[in-house]
Amino acid sequence: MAAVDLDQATFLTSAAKLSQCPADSGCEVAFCGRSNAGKSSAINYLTRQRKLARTSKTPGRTQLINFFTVGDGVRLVDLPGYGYARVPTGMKDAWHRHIDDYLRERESLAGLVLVMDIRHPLKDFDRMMIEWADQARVPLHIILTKADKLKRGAQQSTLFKVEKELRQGMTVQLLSSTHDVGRDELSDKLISWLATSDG
Ligand SMILES: Nc1nc2c(ncn2[C@@H]2O[C@H](COP(=O)(O)OP(=O)(O)OP(=O)(O)O)[C@@H](O)[C@H]2O)c(=O)[nH]1
Ligand SMILES: [Mg+2]
Repeated sequence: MAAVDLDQATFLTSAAKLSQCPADSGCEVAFCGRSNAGKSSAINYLTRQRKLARTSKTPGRTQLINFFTVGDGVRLVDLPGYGYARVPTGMKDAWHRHIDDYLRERESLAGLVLVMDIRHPLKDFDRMMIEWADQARVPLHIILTKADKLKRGAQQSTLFKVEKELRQGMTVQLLSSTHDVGRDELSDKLISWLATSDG
């Protein structure tokens, strides 16, 4: 069983396409979601490191697949945001192809964290990912980020709405990196995935 220490996460490498990714051995958990949803912020919050993954107010900050080591042969992966409008179409297509290649080919993928801004849940991309993970039998956990932006009642109703869309084995939680909500729940999930895959 691989030892995982999220607090000791370090940057490993960036890849523009599948062939540049680190060796496909061990195990990793990837964060995906629409641009600006809060993927990089969630990784920083999870690892208690402010500047591990680069975050930005400008959507499309993460343009490469970024890998972080959290144990021997164990990685977190920050995927480029989906649907960044200001990128030229050709580049956008190439991007999506690389994410697609990654998701289809990556043997070491132990689970997928789907990141959604709680104010904009279940967009087309999100539904597509839920469908894909179900078909591909890849474990999926959804985080509803920026929970601090909604009042408690609205948080709960969005949580229920998303729960209703989940397929077997999928889970969802609230998260706020600015107001310290949901880190333990997320880290328990990741550790359970990473510890059960033989790395
Ligand atoms: N209030 C609040 N703002 C957040 C939270 N998480 C992220 N943000 C803000 O949302 C914006 C986008 O966050 P990022 O983490 O860069 O988003 P991303 O999904 O990595 O974006 P791309 O790399 O462009 O795909 C930044 O301005 C963050 O400060 C949160 O929990 N609460
Ligand atoms: Mg990012």
